[in-house]
Amino acid sequence: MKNIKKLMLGVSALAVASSLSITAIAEEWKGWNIHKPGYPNTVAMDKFAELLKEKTGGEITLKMFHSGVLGNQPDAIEQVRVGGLAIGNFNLGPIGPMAPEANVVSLPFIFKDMGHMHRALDGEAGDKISAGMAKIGIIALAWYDSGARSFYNSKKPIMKPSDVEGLKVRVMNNDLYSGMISALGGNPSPMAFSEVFQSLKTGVVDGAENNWPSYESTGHFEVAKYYSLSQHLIIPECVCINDKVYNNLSDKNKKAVKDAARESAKLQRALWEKRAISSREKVMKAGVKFNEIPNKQAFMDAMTPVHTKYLSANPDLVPLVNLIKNTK
Ligand code: BDP
Repeated sequence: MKNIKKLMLGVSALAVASSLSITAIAEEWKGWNIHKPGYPNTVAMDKFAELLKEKTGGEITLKMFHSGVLGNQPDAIEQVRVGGLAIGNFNLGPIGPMAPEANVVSLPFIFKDMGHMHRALDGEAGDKISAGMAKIGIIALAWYDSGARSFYNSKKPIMKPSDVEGLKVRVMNNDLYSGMISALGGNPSPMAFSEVFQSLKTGVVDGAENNWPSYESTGHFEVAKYYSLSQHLIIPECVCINDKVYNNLSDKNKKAVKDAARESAKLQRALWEKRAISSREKVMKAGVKFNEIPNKQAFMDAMTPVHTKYLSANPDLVPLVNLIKNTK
């Protein structure tokens, strides 16, 4: 009996000691980012790490892995879901197939412009999208910008929907994007970001679609010189954290993490604005053949079936789509 008591005391002393050491030892998180050094998201995620350390008094540190070195985006999202990685800067495009509420931002032309997207995300629609992501274990701490995506290819300027007919176009992994290309008569090719340059160069695909900074930073402009300003998708990005990692934090550290992410988002948005201009200038100087689209409505009309199909399969998302459309 005495021995058992001694043993129990020993065990509880050990438990106290180990819980003390848990609070004393700094947590080190791993973070994923697909972009290269110097890209607005990369600079902002590094700032996030710096602020995190500062605001938690060194209790939490974040080691960022840039340039997609920890794997492709769909895999990284899965890793943040299951806790293999704590943090990621994700585009909502590849999150959409796992979180239906987050997928509404991938409906072509749902946002009129960047301002509309900001107002929607900062309001009730953003809360609903975050709640949808929380259901799959991902907490959105802050939103980053990603501009508007337009088509580019190695063959010809795209002026009207039928110009996409027969073109092989790379898309991110999401059926909505494949549906979008099919609706224009093109052949969609879902593929990891890291493979696009080589695929454009060797003719595995004819084109892709992205914003100015990514078109430039990846060198895609060197191998696909026709950029046509369709601006068919305005997809926000998040600083996302695994829900258990976040929920296990003290209230003080939860606030620190959120504040750090939001401050980094302010920086990202400011850097984004500048980079969108400088990237555009850089590719133009390099001889990119740019065109505006005379009748954007024709593209909107051609892509309407993507909305119709998605909303008839997900009728419960109609109110969220209307909420976004009606955000002034
Ligand atoms: C960029 C996004 C990045 C995506 C990439 C893509 O910032 O998250 O992985 O597009 O097209 O604009 O895959």
